[in-house]
Amino acid sequence: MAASRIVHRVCTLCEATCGIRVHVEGDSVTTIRGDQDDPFSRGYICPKAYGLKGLYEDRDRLRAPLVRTSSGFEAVSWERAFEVAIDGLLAVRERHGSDGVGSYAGNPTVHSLQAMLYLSVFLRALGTKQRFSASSVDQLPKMVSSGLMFGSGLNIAVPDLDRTQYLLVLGGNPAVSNGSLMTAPDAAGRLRAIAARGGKVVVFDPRRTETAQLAAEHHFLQPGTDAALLLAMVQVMFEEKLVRLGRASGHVRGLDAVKNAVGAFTPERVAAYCRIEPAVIRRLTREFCEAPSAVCYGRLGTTCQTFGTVASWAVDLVNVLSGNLDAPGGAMFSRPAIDNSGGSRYTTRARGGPTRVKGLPRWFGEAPVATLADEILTEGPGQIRGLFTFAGNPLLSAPDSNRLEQAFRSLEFMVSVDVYLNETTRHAHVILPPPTGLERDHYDLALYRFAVRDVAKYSQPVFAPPQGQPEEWEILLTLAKAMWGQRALSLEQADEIVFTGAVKEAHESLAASFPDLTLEEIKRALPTRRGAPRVLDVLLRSGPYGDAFGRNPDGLTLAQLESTPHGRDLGALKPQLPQALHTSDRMIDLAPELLIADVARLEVDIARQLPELVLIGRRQLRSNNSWMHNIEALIKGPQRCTLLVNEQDAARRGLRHGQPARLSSAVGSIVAQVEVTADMMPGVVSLPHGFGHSSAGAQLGVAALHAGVNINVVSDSAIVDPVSGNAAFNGVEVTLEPVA
Ligand SMILES: Nc1nc2c(c(=O)[nH]1)N[C@H]1C(S)=C(S)[C@@H](COP(=O)(O)OP(=O)(O)OC[C@H]3O[C@@H](n4cnc5c(=O)[nH]c(N)nc54)[C@H](O)[C@@H]3O)O[C@H]1N2
Ligand SMILES: Nc1nc2c(c(=O)[nH]1)N[C@H]1C(S)=C(S)[C@@H](COP(=O)(O)OP(=O)(O)OC[C@H]3O[C@@H](n4cnc5c(=O)[nH]c(N)nc54)[C@H](O)[C@@H]3O)O[C@H]1N2
Ligand code: SF4
Ligand SMILES: [Mo]
Repeated sequence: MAASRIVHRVCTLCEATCGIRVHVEGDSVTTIRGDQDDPFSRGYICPKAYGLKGLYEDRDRLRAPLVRTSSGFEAVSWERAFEVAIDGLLAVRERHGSDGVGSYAGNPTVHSLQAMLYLSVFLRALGTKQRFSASSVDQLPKMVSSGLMFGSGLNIAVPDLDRTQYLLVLGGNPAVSNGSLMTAPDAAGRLRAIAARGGKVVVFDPRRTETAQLAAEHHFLQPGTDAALLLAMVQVMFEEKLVRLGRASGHVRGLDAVKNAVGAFTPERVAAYCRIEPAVIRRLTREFCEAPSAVCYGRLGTTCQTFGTVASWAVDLVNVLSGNLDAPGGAMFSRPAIDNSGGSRYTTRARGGPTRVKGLPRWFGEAPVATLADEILTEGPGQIRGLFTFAGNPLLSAPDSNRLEQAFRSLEFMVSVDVYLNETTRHAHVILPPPTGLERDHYDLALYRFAVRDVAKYSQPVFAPPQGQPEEWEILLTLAKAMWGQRALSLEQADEIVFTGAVKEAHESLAASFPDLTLEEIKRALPTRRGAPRVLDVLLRSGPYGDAFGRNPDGLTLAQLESTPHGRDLGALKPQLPQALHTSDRMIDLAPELLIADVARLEVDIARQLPELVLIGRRQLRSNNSWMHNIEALIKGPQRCTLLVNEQDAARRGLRHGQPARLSSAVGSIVAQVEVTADMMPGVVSLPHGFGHSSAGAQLGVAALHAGVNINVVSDSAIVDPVSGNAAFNGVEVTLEPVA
C-alpha cells in the first residue's frame, strides 16, 4: 500500500489564503480539508479548494509543451519547445524592436511565488514597454487612487473586518469571492460576526447578492454611480459638521479642496442618478460617522466602471473624513512580513507616457488591456507583432473578445506559459506548461499586503514535479537569459544573478539600521537553496519582522516558517500613520489634481438620462474567473452561466425563465439563458464572466459541455475609466430580446 501523509499548506486559488490539509496516498490526493490549526482561516475552506485535486488530476491539463504546426499542436521535448519559443521571440524583437513584443500577465500570477519573483526578471529582459495585465480589468483604479493619496499603488487601506462595528460595502460580494483587496478567509463568517457583536453591515449593489443577504440593509444602486453616492456622503459630512480626522489629523492636505469639489453633490442632486433616496444617504452618513468604528469598502463593482478611480478615492475620503483611517475597526494599512509597497515601481511618479494608439494612461509600468487589440492591429512604430502571455486568458477576460481574437490571429508569433490549451493559448505558436499549484512551494507575497490580519505562512510542495518538468521559475529564467542574449548561461548562473540582485537590495534596505552589515555577511547567513525559496528567505529576513541575517536573532527567517506549517500569526492590524505613507512629504493628499479634475466629468454625468438597460457581472462560489470550468467536481449541475433579469424587465420584453434571449451592445451580441429573479434591480441584468468555452481547437473536454457564453463579446473596449484606463464592464448599455 502506498504511504499516506498529510501536507499542510495554503489554497492558491483565490485571495483568501485558506489553510488546507492535503491528504495524499502515493501520487494521489485522496482528499482536501480545511486546516483547523491555521491561525487565520481556522479550518474554513470553500468548495473550490477540492478543485486543486481536480486540477492536479485533470487529463486535459498540459503535461508536455506544445508547438503549433500546420496540422495542429504537437507535443515536443522541453528542449525543442524552448528553442522554438526563444527563436521566435528573438526574431520578432529583431524585426520590430523590443516594443514589437507585447506581454500579458493574468490573475494566477499573484497566486504563484515563483511567478511573483521571476516574471518581472523575464519582462525586464524582454525590454518591452508594451506590458499588459489583468490589473486593468480589475483593481487598477484602486491602485491609482491609493497611489495618488498615500504615495504607493500598494498602499491600499484594508477594512479591519474583525473589529469594525459598521461595514459599508459597495460593489463587492465577499460572501462569494471571499474578499478581494481584503484577504479574509471565511469572509461570510467574519461578516456575520459583525452583527453578532452588535455591529451593522450595509450593502449597495444592483443585485441582492449573497453578501446583501447577510447584511442588515441592502440598497439597489444604479451601476456606475458609486462615486456620486459617496461624494454626496462626503458633502453631508461637511454640511452637517461631521468631519473629524482622528488619527489622520496633522497628516492630510487638501481638505478645503475636497469641500469645494463636493459642493454640488447634495443627496438631492444625485438621488435620481443613483436611484437612492436623499433621506437614505443622509441617514447612512450619520450612522457611519457616529458608529464607534466604521469602514467603507468598495470592490470590483466600484473599480470596473467609468468612474472607477474617483469612486475608489471617494471610498477612502469617507474613511478618512469620518476619522476611521488607521483606526482599529476602520480602514488600516497592513504590515506584512515582506513589505514591497515602497518600491519605485508603485509610486505614481512612475506613470509612463500615453499609449500609442488611444493615448490612454500607463500606470505602474503597464498599459490598459482594453487597448491591447488596438496596439496589435494598428500599424506604425511600436506596433505589437509578437505576444507573450503568462497565466492569462484575455480572450475571455478582456473587453471586446471578437476584436481581440482578430488581433491575436494577426500576430506573427505568440508564446503562452499556461496549464491549459484554451481560448487564448490556442492562438500561441508554443505553449509552455508549468506544474500545478500543488507541485510547488508558496508564500503569498502579494496577498498578505491586503490581509485583514498580519500573517505569514510558507507552504511546501505536496508533490515534486515529474522528472524533466521544469518549474515555473525555471521556465521564466530560461526565457529571460535568452532575452539577455546569454542563452549559454546555465540556469544556476542566471539564478545567481537574480539572487545577487535581491541580496543587494536587502543590503541597501538594511543599511540605515545596520551600517556595518556587509553583502558577504548576508550571503554567509543564508542556507544553500536555489530558486524562489532562496530569494524569499532574503526578503523575509530583511523585512519588518526579519532577523536581519542574524542581527535581530529573534527575527523571522524562512527556516522558522518551514517549521511552522500552519502559519505564523503576526497580530491584528496596527496603526501606522504617518510611517506607512509613501508620499514625499508623508502627508495624505486628499485632493489629487487628477481626481479633482475628473469630478467635473462626474458633475456632467449626474445630469445624464439613464439608459433603459445596463449589464453587470457576477462571480460564483464554484468558479474562478475563466479557468476552473474543466473540473467536473466544480462545474457539474445545472447551467450557471445565466442572465439574471428582473421580473418587470422580463415581462416587458416577453422573456421567460429558462428561455434564451439575445443580449446586444454597441460591439457585439450573444444569446444567453434567462433567469428571472426579484434579486436584480429593474433596468440591470447580470451575467458571470469567464464562460464561452466553445472555441474550436481548445482542449477543455469538460468545460465544453458547460460552455455558456462569453460576456466580454458585448463589453465595449472603448468604455474605460479615463483616469486609470481600466475597462468598465459594469454599466454597459445593452438591449435584450427573446430569441425565436
Ligand atoms: N466582464 C467581466 N470581465 C472580467 C471580470 C468581470 O468581473 N467581468 N473580472 C476581471 C478580473 S477581476 C480578472 S482578475 C480577470 C482575470 O483575467 P485572466 O487572468 O486573463 O483570466 P483567468 O481566467 O484568471 O485565466 C487564468 C489563466 O491562467 C492559467 N493558469 C492557471 N493556473 C496557472 C498557473 O499556475 N501557472 C500558469 N502559468 N498559468 C496558470 C489558466 O489556464 C488560464 O489560462 O478577468 C477580468 N474580466
Ligand atoms: N468564487 C470566486 N471567488 C473569486 C473569484 C471567482 O471568480 N470566483 N474571482 C477572484 C477575483 S479575480 C476577484 S478580482 C475578486 C472580486 O471580488 P468581488 O468584487 O467581491 O466580486 P464580484 O462578485 O465581482 O463583486 C462585484 C459586485 O459588484 C456589483 N456591481 C456591479 N456593478 C456595480 C456598480 O456599478 N456599483 C456597485 N455598487 N456594485 C456593482 C455586482 O453585482 C457584484 O455583486 O473575487 C475573487 N474571488
Ligand atoms: S476561499 Fe476557497 S478558493 Fe479561496 S483560498 Fe479559501 S479555499 Fe481556496
Ligand atoms: Mo480579479
